[in-house]
Amino acid sequence: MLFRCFLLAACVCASVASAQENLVQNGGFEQWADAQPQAWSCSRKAGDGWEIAAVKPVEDAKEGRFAIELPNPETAGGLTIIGQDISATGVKPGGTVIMRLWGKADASGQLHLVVGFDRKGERRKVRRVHSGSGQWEQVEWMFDLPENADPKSLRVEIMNKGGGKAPALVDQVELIFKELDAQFELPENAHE
Ligand SMILES: [Ca+2]
Repeated sequence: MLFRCFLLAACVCASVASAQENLVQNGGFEQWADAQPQAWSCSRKAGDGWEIAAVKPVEDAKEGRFAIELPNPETAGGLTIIGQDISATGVKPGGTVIMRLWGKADASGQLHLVVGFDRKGERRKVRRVHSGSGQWEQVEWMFDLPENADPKSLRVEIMNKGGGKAPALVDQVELIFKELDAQFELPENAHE
């Protein structure tokens, strides 16, 4: 059993080392301009409208110097959301996506990671939620992008739906297409 565990760990390490580039820009939230993280759009739902969210860099980071702090929504049913359209260059319909981030949230249902894409004119979304442990956790899974998915339609969204005492923190967001020969075992995707 020990030997088997070792083999599995070795496979995971090998596949990570050979993984392709991260298609998320500024996924570590190290670059900021005008109080906003570069490459991300940040908004918050307030009543029926949307405003620019007061996100900020914090030094409680998982990697590098900064993580991003997503403030809790001020009203019930509110939402703080950051999103990024993924450039079609590098997107491989029919391929397997590895999606992951590091997150910190202290309520279950507070911090959500969503990947959306168009298929046959319909929007499909896959989602994972931080456990709310109050600790840094890696939220990670993989799913197959259908062959008929529109390569220009891939978008990553991260949202704080509230319920926590502290704001949610996020760092090191990655979207990678798995190498064909890599062995990488992760929980299967669950569609919304
Ligand atoms: Ca960082």
